[in-house]
Amino acid sequence: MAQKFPDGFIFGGATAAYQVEGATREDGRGPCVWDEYMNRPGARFNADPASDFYHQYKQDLQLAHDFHINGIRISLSWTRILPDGEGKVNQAGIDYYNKLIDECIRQGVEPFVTLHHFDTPLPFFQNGHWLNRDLIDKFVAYAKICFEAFGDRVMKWATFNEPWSIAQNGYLAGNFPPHETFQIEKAIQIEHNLMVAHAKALNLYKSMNLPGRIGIVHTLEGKEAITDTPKNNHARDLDDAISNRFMLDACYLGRYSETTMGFINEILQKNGGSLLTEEQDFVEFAKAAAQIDFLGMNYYSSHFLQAYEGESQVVNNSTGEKGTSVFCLKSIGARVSNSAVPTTDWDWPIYPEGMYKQLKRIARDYPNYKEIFISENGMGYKDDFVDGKIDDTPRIEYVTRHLEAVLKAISEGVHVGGYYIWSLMDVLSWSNGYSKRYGLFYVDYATQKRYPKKSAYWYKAMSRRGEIVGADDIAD
Ligand code: BGP
Repeated sequence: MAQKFPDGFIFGGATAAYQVEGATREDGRGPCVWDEYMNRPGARFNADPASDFYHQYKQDLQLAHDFHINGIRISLSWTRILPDGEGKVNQAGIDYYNKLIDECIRQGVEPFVTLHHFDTPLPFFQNGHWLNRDLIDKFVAYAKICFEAFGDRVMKWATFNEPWSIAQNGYLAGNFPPHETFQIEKAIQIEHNLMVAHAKALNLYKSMNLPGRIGIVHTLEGKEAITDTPKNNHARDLDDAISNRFMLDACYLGRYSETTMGFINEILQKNGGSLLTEEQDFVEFAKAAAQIDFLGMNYYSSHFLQAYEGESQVVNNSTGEKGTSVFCLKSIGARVSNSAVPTTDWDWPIYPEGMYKQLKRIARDYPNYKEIFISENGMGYKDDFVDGKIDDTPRIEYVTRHLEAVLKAISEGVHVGGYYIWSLMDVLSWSNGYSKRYGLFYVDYATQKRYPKKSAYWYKAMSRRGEIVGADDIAD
């Protein structure tokens, strides 16, 4: 197994606009879907101040630079740039992102910019969200403004972050707006519509002769049968089809394969529903599949599937009370615990093998993939802050095991160009708030002071040497 990371490998840190910026009402920013939800009566938390990245970005980029972090994932807030989602451009939004991007470059922390990380403008959300196909062209118009404003300096673009999370969390699990549950038909339709928007924006970018590259970020949860029986294996295949395969086909084959559609149609038939597509969608898909430069792969966990014919039921663990999650979908399967696999406090199985398998699977099933970046991976943890120090050894162990999986895939020929830990600093968690921390840098939200965790020193040593180092191997 290769011990060293390839030359030029990026040791990055990931963020997303809504989770770090705060300043939700400053400088003309318009409301997005999450503002309404997080400010509802009785909400446990909201996005102010988050990590106050809107004002603290220089401090964060200085820290990134000092800790040998040479890439950062940021996303653009659509409603900072277009407060109503369309129409008049807010110059203050453009100015902010110009300053941010320039500072990234000045500090040698290359920006990887995502156009949409869950924060759809509120009026579009209220008007049908991604079920309304009008949103596709509105997104492409917004993308064009961003490509024109920042395309001379941004060398890595992603159209969307995790279409599957928008579909699953919003329409199956009910822990993202609009908090619907078990709407399988809607979830599949949204995946398709998002992939059309992705393809159209990507094709537009490619027509603009800009110097950078463009891809998409998918969350690729691993799927395993809990025991090797035909029924459990089928549950695994169905969950994989709706969560991963359907969108990977759109991305890389430029169409849905017959096998994929076999699974999707089975799910739709059993739950009642159909998929609406237009002929032109597949023309856009095919064109985009031939031009996509990279895949951003977010990987945290895998699911263990058991056949399940009962009614759908989901309980979301949003407080870190271990062992409280339930996830069973009618005619797809039940995600059950595997006693041989440890979990985080939020019941996410820790299974690096699943990451390796997903990397290999992309290379095997979609050999035109060009390059993969691990665009998110990391561990939510209730960090203890003791005398200004944070010993997050379990996080270091988690990341070490996942980086070993990456190295194994690389040694077997998979082209992986970088790793962006989720997250650079502690950030707001969408459905867990501020107590689920992921950062290399601890954020004291009251003072906005940053404290490097043990993992930050470890990450620095690794980036300097270009190889995995021990948890106590601290860079000089
Ligand atoms: C991914 C999202 C991130 C981030 C991460 C951790 O799905 O792209 O934005 O939130 O998950 O999730 P959570 O905060 O729910 O633990």
